[in-house]
Amino acid sequence: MRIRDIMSARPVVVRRDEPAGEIARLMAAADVRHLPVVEDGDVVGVWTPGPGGEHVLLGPERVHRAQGDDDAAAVMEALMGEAEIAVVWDEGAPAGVVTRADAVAILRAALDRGIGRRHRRPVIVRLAGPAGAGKTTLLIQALSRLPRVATAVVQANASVPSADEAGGAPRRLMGAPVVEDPHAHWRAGLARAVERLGDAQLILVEDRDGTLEESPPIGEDAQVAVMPAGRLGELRAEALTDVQALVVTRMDEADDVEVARALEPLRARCAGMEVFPVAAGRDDRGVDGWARWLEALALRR
Ligand SMILES: Nc1nc2c(ncn2[C@@H]2O[C@H](COP(=O)(O)OP(=O)(O)OP(=O)(O)O)[C@@H](O)[C@H]2O)c(=O)[nH]1
Ligand SMILES: [Mg+2]
Repeated sequence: MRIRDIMSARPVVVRRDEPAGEIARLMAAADVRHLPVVEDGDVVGVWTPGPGGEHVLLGPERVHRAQGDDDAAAVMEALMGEAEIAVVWDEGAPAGVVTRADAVAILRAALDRGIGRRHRRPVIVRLAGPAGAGKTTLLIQALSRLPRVATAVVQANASVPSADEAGGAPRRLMGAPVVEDPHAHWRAGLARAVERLGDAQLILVEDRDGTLEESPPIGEDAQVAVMPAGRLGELRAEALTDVQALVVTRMDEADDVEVARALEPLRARCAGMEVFPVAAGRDDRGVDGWARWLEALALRR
């Protein structure tokens, strides 16, 4: 929006030598709280009521000079800083003003319309992969490594909805609330499950077992493919187009060189995709990197 769209046109202005009594009379007559002082084709100050009711003359440093075509947002910024008033200049004459009170009124109108509300929407991360790939294990490992993030779980890899479906408290896994619901494999079901975990910052969804081809996005913020190292050969790059991260599990049983070779074409085709090779077990190799990635996703929101 341009400043001419929000300014009050044809402002009352005064000369520098205007008598003080005239200032008060003009303000009352025009029902304004600011009188710009104009001299030699420029604004050199502004009269405004002081804290004690007397009128004070503020210097030019408190006046933001603008053109009608200027971006209104820049004027708002000036009014939030040092400027008491913005005077819009057009063809050598004052054409309009925007005051701090105007800025506050605009802000109030925006708030009344709900503008500025921050939705406390959680970050939803969906884990998809074949049966036994290590999805649940990854989820548990993440839960134990995210002390700063309020994390919850949606278990769509369950055969029946959990007993709390009717509205009771969800059961807990490592302190995190868990909603079990096979319907969360679909968009509407996931949305319902997420609704019930409203206070969470991060929601980890274990999707039902399946290939990635069967896993189009259903409203999550990030999709994670989970694949055991020994089965990487089954993955096709085309199936990874919606995937932000690939977790390669069972690295403790795998040959690093073979895994690197299998990953090469996938990395080449999916440039932005993170890859986390992990091993569940005694040293949980690679799991910290996976948890840090999740933490960054959740905290950045
Ligand atoms: N050796 C080894 N075993 C693992 C690893 N990750 C998971 N497992 C084991 O693999 C089995 C399946 O792991 P889950 O985490 O249950 O896998 P899932 O994908 O959730 O499996 P479903 O939900 O049953 O489809 C469990 O016995 C895990 O202990 C790993 O990195 N290395
Ligand atoms: Mg599981």
